[in-house]
Amino acid sequence: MNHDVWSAVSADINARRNLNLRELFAHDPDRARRFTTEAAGWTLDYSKNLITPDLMKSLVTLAKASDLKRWIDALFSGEAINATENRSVLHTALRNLSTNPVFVNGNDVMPDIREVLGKMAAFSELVRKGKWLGHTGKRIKSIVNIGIGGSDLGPAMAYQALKPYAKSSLKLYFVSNVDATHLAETLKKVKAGQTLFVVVSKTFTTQETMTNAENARAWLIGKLGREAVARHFVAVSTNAEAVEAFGIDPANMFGFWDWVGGRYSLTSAVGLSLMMAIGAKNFTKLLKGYYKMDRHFSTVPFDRNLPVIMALLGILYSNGYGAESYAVLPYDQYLARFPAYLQQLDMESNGKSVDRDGRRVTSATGPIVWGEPGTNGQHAFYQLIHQGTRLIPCDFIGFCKSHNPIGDHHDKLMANCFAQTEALAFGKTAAECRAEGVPEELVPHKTFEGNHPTNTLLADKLTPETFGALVALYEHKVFVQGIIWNIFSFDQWGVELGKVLASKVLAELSAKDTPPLKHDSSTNALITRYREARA
Ligand code: G6Q
Repeated sequence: MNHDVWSAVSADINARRNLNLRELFAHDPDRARRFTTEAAGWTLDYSKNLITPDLMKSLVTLAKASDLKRWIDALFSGEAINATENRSVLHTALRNLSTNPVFVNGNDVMPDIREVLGKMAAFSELVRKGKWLGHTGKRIKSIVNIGIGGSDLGPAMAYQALKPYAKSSLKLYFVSNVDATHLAETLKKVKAGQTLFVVVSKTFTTQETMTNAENARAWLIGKLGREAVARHFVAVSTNAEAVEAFGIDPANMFGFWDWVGGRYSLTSAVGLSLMMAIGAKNFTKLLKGYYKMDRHFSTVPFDRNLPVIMALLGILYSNGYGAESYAVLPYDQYLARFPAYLQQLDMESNGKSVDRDGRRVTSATGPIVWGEPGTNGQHAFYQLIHQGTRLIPCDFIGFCKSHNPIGDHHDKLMANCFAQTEALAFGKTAAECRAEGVPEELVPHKTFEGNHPTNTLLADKLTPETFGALVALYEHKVFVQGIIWNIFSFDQWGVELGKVLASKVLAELSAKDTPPLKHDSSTNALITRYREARA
């Protein structure tokens, strides 16, 4: 973070420590309009934040001092900004619906992107129309996506989000965990002759994915014989050699590129299972939503730019108020997995403690992300948000229209959404409690301090387009924060050490003879205890 500018911004924040949302709204009848902005079908109302127009201006200086505009251009133009892996970061090219070329090392990547999208669309249509038949001549009814992390969370979350657009005769399943239960329970639900396995792995070496894929293949061979593999397995990968070695015809491999990060890969071939479910047309609408938000992000001034505003508000609370987490609260059951998806997007990107020069950072970086769909969360953890001792900024996400307009469910759902932001902002004073006749000894317990900051994101309806724009909004928000914190958001070295140690431990768990254990006393004891129980 630029320390000189942050010192000034931080002084501005401290000078406004006593901001009170009741007073701010009372003194400015125009506040909601002033702090509402729109893009790509989304309205962001950020008026219930601890901000004034001056403070927002001050926060914007932080973005400018971080050279954000130049970084946005670098992102979109394919500069190798993933410096620790020496790679471009071009998820925006995947949904570039313009005719503009995008260059990586002098080569326009757009023709390849369009070719793969075309191949995905053709294959998806074959499967959807029942023209891609299984080994025994039956049409495909179940698709099992085998992948993990970025090769799972995106399509799994999006499939759930876009269920109303999915073909009902085609069921998608997602197997990610190396825990055999995940695979076993999924295989119980599908019939070998009507199942297509989509093995999604950028590297095609990931332990969990390869273990699941190998055992899924063994299951299929057990049911239908070895020749069946070709009709029942396809791959999404950058590693053609490993795909072929696994036994998948390279013609049935859908490629992507090293400049697509796992957690940013939903709109690459990683979205193949999703495309089979919702169809190529809806997938294009999804791309359109992403593209609209990309355009907004890369062209609109910072003070009206949704991802930039949300990023700055996050920095206000993380760095200005010491908030450790933020909650994402979708008032839509279809978005139930969205918080889990954002956990990876945000925490893997910005969970860093070393800056771009390799020095220890001196201010907090990525927050803890968590959340559950409303209204369930209201009956569980909202108590802490309302009356606990921690500051938890929240994003409320909702839609004006439901896909399931049954009775008054939707009005009730959204009434709760709006009411929660009102309650969090304005609370209830002791005087109000007393005026209601609350017994004196209960007044402290029934008082709500309020002043809890929230954003509200509202769109007309959850569609492929608004959904794509929503995901892009958070992608860019995370990017902006990474730039301001001066960290690298596109690597994930923090996941490596555990992987390496696990392979050592694996050998010790499965060794026939008692292995000499050279770990610490705790790890040694755990391994010994496990081996004894398994003996
Ligand atoms: C995401 C990460 C990580 C990755 C998985 C799966 O940004 O890179 O979650 O997606 O480890 O990797 P493979 O696709 O190579 O199996």
